[in-house]
Amino acid sequence: MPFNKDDAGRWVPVFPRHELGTAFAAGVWNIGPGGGRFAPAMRPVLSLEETLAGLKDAGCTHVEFHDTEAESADAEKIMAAVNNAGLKVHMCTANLFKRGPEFANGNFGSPVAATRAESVRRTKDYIRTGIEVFGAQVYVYWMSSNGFGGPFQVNYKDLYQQTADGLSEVVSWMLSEYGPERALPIAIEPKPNEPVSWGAPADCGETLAVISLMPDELRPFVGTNLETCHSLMAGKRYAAELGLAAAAGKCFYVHLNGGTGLKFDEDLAFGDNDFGVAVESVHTLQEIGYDTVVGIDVQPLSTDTAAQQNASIARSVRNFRRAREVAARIDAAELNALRARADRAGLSELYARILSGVDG
Ligand code: 3MF
Ligand code: MG
Repeated sequence: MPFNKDDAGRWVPVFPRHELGTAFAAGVWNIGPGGGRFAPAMRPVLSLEETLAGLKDAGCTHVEFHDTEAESADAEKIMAAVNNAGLKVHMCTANLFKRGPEFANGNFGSPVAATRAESVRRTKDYIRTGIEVFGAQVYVYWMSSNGFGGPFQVNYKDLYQQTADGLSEVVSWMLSEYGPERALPIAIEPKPNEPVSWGAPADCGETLAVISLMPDELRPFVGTNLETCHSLMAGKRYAAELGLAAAAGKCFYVHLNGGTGLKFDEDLAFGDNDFGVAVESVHTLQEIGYDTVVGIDVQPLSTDTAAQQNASIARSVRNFRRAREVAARIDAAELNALRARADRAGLSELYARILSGVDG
């Protein structure tokens, strides 16, 4: 029952309920040999079965797939492997960035009509697989190649409107094919750049703006999948982006990880480098009532060995639970009293006290 009607008669997504910190999902791409333009491959390529076992061993209950990792034609076979590993598929997503040259110039908002049409076709195909084979609970549209790389490359008004139009075409097809009862919630994952120089949408605010460009009756079916490192790359406070998405009733999914600021997409483990971001993020997920599967989107560290293939995922799960323990030290009444009288010195004291566990 992905969508239900609320008391006001609006369609709202219904996600499987999991107490926060009891259900985690990661993608099969979160384990791998590593390597790239500036780093050596450090670990062997694993089979699907070894990868799924690695996710399970790291504390995952669910898995995520791109269509390039689990093609629709192989979905039944892959679903059997997922079942054998004791996992479920929570999220699926069409690869509109690395599948082929057709996406080198963008996807839904590309100035090239054939690219826009192919983006819609691939997305419909994988939503069908997500509903009919995987029993997925959310579909993610990471904007990936959508955006521009320099001046005059796109008509900016068209870029955002066509992105909304592509999503609208997908949602109206999905509703006509499956009805709201079987339709998959679509969560947009913004990112300010990489692989494109300027990403569209770049952050939570732009994502809500793109959703607002869709017809009223289609908007309830689209929300956000905010990623910690993407927010950091945009100079944003992750917890604040979660708050904005929740205020709009659009926090459909999350991708937790870590980073060190206005840098490249580091995909560090959740809680790496700045544990305070992890504590405030978990506390905010509690404040907004997030009670479903938590997504982890990390990469092994450049120095991780073959024995550490799933170390970043496992550390993210442990850090989530540590952050939940630390957040539990917060006395809500004290916190809200300090907020209500704008006592920032008191709030800074509280933050240091609960993070350090030292009263001082
Ligand atoms: C890139 C990402 C992506 C998306 C994924 C899901 C490779 O920075 O975060 O992971 O999360 O494509 O749609
Ligand atoms: Mg991600």
